[in-house]
Amino acid sequence: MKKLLVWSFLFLLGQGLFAMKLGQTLAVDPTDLKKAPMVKSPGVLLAYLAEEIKLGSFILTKTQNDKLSDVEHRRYQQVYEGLQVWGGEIIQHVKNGAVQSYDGEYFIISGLDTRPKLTSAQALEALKTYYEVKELIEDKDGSELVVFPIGDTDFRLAHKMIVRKADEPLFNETTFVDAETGEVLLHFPNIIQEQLTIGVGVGKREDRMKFPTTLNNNLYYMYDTSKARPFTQRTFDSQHSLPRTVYVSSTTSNSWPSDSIVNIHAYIGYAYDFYYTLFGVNGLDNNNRTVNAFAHVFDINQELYDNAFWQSDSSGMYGQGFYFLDPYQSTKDRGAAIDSVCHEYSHAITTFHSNLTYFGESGALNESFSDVFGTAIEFMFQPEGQGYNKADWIFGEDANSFFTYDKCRSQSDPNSNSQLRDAGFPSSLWYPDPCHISQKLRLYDSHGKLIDNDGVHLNCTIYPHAYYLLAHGGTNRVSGLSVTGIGIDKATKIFYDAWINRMTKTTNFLGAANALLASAFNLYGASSSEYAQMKNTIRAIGYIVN
Ligand SMILES: [Ca+2]
Ligand SMILES: [Zn+2]
Repeated sequence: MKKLLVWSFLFLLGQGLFAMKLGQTLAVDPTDLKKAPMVKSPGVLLAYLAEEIKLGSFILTKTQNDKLSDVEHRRYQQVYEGLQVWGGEIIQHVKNGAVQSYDGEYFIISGLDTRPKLTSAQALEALKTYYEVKELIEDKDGSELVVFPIGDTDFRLAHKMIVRKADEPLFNETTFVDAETGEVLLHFPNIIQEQLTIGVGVGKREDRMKFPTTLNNNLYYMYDTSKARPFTQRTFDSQHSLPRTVYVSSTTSNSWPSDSIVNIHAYIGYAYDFYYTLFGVNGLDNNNRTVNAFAHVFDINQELYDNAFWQSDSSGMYGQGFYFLDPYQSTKDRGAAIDSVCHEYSHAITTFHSNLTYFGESGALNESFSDVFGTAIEFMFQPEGQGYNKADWIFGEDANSFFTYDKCRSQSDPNSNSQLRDAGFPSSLWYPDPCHISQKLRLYDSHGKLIDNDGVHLNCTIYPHAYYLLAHGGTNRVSGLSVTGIGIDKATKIFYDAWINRMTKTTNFLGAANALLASAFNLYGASSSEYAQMKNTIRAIGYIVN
């Protein structure tokens, strides 16, 4: 059986022929028309369709009146034995009561058995296999048996179904499953245009932030499909459970209650802006990689040092992303602190640049530069001062549920804190966080294994202290040597250049010292005060510089 192409009479005036199929409008080359089985003259076609409408092969679905031209456009849906023929739709143009022309497409079908072999429940099972999911929710209102044309001659009886995934409200698809074979004939998303909206939220520490959200189906989501910034950003609420892709939604006015999810979603955007604005970096990998963040991930173990992490590969169950844990019996909320969120973001920057190996000195540098840039971003977006939502030289203070600098890594005076004490080690092991190469720690557990990947956190305080000395100025406790600060902007440039352009997987502490000296030399010159203070800084933390 051949389908017939119907065209507007305007075709003769050069407007072209349109075959409408599966939601697409395809312009057909006029030369094809001559080969098309459109042998009926327009007058015969008009009479034919008028008769088919009368017979009930087409059902009027919508009438649109065009007041300007005084033409009424009537849309008809083709049916076969009472079933919708997918894509069989014609528009009748009527002026002054007279049919002028038709547009659209219809099919000539006969002999199709309209009794399905598969039930809709079996079709749903076929879809679960197809999508590789255990759960799929069927929107019953959207389900119907239809005739699905494949090309001009092949017509299938199909279950048309609208399905959703339980934990992913932005997944909503129309599907067609062959009612005889279970084959998925076609599926497409129903969410065609997500509307960017700007949310206003209150962070965990009562500061107000704006961030991109998406409006879909009267709900706002903490989700941006590259509209506000050129990367896709999704923040999920794991709801004190294992990481899971539960979208965060708000039913009301796109105004969000106080929670660290607000901080995480906003701060990841801030981190993007920092790297893009200062250094022209497009996202984590300079290629606008999608960022997934999981808030409120339950963690049964009291983590030693970091209660948030960046997972660099996507092999895990939840893929690449940022994970913010709610550690058991802890009042810390890592996602509430801008330096902490941006510390994790900066780990990803390391991964996609030097990729410093997460063990020993290279691992401690990986941690160090995350602290440095977490602080640099904090100073870009918050005013300097003490207390919540203020920029300072302490790491992670806003994570604390009542404000204190206790149990936080210090950049101005690392020795004032002991991560070993904070992590609950016996008091004999309460070594201060190092500020000088001579204080580097290497500790073994009772099984003789190196702890903390050979000190990636234990020794991560030396270089952030160097950054503090260079930016702010100060004196190193161990060496007693002083540095005159060159300002945070210049110090940040030097540290960035060393970190991104001069380090490799295996750069160690000495290599980092040389990289920083080379960066200061190249950026500001041999006789500059910046280079002189960089040299003083490297001396202050324990190296001899000529
Ligand atoms: Ca801080
Ligand atoms: Zn870290």
